[in-house]
Amino acid sequence: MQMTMRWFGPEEDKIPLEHIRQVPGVSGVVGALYDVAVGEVWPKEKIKALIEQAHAAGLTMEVIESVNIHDDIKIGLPSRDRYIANYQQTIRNLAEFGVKVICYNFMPVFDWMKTDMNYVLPDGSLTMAFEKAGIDKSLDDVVKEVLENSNGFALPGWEPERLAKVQELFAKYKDVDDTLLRENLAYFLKAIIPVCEEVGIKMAIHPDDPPYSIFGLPRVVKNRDDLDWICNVVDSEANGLTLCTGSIAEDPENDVYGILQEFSRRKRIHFAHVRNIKIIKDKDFYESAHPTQYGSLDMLRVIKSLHDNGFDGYIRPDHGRFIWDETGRPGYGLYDRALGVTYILGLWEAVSQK
Ligand SMILES: [Mn+2]
Repeated sequence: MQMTMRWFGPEEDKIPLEHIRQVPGVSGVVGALYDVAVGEVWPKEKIKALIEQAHAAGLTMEVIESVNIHDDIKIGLPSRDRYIANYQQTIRNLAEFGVKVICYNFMPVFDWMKTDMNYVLPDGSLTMAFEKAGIDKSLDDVVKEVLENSNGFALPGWEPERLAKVQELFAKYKDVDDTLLRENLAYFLKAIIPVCEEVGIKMAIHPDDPPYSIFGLPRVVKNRDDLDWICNVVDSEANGLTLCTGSIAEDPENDVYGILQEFSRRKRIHFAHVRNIKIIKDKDFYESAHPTQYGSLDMLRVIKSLHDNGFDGYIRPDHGRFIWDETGRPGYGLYDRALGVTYILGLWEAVSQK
């Protein structure tokens, strides 16, 4: 197991690598290029510069989150072949600089959805929340509210220029149902997994967040059966998962521990996002502090499910609240994520005792 934290790069992240390095037990950062348009090839010189910064701070960068998938691939337009060829080249370029895992998602339009970016908890800390009532309004209003509440930071997967045309984007997806989206994912995986095998990279798909349809959009990474289908459609260890405990648990029907156990055993979890959520009612929830007592997940059982079934991939605390007057990109406070790292490593040490 290798403990990592996400880092948004020198332009996009106000948290310096030097501070991340001081979090005990963190050996690497998870990064990405944010100045290459979705669908274009990531140039070698930019990859090199990014990864060298991590190395200069004494950290590795072996996981990329994310290389986003162009909408034309998800919709299945004829232009997808060009974008898939670009993706193949990006995989080759990343492998050259020591990247081992690429996290990605296959969600139409939105990479994730929360309805409150500054939800106040009883202890005065701020977190992100999702309440169904918050999306029972016009699409434009929902998008506007999320973008306005980002505290001035770019939100991963919420590029304002792309979402300015959200209605157009929705129109393009109008004939894409779950069956077609799944076919398009299979088409993509069949084209890229052989390249991954050749260069030693593992793909790790992130579950849908939330793991059910919103605004009528199709969803294909929602539950155990979807994950099983993905692993089987191209049966290769290079075709794997980012197991995000928070996203999976957002549907109370999902058996998070069973999923962690099964796919650890099958050697398909290459990257684990560990966070706790508190279900408020039905499917409404907020992202709680990491320890079990604050949320709806048994975090000892989460870590045990990974550890006892042979998980040896990368792990990161997914999100953190804002505490101690910290401000910044919602979900990515340094202090609370650092507390999460320490807690996860404490659990890991405990379950590792013979
Ligand atoms: Mn996640």
